[in-house]
Amino acid sequence: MPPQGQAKSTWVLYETDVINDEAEVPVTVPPTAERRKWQLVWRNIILFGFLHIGAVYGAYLFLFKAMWKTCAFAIFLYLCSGLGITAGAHRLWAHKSYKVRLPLGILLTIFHTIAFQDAVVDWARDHRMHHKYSETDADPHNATRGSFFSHIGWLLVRKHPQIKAKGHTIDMSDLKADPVLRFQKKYCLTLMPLACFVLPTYIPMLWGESLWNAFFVAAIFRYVWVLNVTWLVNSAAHLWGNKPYDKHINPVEIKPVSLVVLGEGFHNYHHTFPWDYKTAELGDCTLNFSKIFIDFTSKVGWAYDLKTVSTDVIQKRVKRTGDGSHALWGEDDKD
Ligand code: ST9
Ligand code: ZN
Ligand code: ZN
Repeated sequence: MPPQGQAKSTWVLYETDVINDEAEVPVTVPPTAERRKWQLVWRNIILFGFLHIGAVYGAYLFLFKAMWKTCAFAIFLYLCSGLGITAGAHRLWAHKSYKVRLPLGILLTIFHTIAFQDAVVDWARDHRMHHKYSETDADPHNATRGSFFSHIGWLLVRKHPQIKAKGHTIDMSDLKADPVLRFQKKYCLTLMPLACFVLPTYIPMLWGESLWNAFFVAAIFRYVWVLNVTWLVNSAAHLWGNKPYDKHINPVEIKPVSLVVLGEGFHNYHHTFPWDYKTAELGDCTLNFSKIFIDFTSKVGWAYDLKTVSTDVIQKRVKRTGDGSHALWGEDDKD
């Protein structure tokens, strides 16, 4: 019986329960999403509401009114701030999947500041919790609470007490010791509005764009776009797709998402092998812009110690826990 007060419809697996690879039917455990009232944070609801209305208008200006240079600049900022999240906050700082020299550390911090997704140390702490306590109440965007919650809802309500209670089990000393990240955290409330809104509005006016178009296209629309594609990894990539590497977990491979999230849509792979800097097996060039960026910075000597997973380990894992959708199964059939 599920403990009292817990949702009966959501059944997920704890990692420790997936011990018998031969088992046809996975072992089920009580649901991990406690049914609880959402404690709404109206400040965020109103802010995100206005931002999204502004972004729809910004999308219209992007498509029909703004100068092409302004549109190109918005796309450039999307790619830079996106890399600040993918190559920076996610692969470098949250997972330590590669190392960087100081210039790249500073560049990625600037890119991350443009993205305005809170300080790197807070972003990485929540993300380390997401991996360690995946799909439980201690996961900040626990996908078993529904797609809306895991997409944006988690930023509109007070955090579950388990998040704060279990937060102390996450070692953040590595990032707290980084002087660049300490600087970002200390001044983030000034730096982020400046990098995300003020400069992106000012710069297009240098080539004659109106303040209005610059603000709604390069600042608001671009910001809300990057937020939403980031959140897709928490929502869609925990819901719809194949599980070639581990069928016992919720994260999936979702290629269309990968294109817009610069290579982060191979989420079943990523949750199975979180230390791989590629966050994907094949590193498909068109779908993994972040890998291309890290490979390039590695060639010029700014990134090093790139961690990955051997083909042998991947293949064994595919055979042991995959759902059968991996190309490897087809190859076996040919033999
Ligand atoms: C944003 C982040 O959007 C998005 C992250 C997405 C991650 C996706 C990952 C997917 C993989 C990567 C794919 C990337 C793809 C990118 C593609 C790009 C092209 N442990 O927070 P408070 C403490 S941000 C330990 O106020 P409330 C905390 O330190 C958007 N402790 O909780 C504090 O203590 P103290 C912009 C923790 O009141 C106390 O608890 N930002 C932890 O419940 C209270 O903390 C926003 O909109 C922890 N994990 O409020 C801000 N967590 O007081 C949104 C907290 O001593 N956030 N603590 O300092 C908020 O307004 C609030 O946090 C809240 C909760 C309302 C959500
Ligand atoms: Zn995930
Ligand atoms: Zn991750």
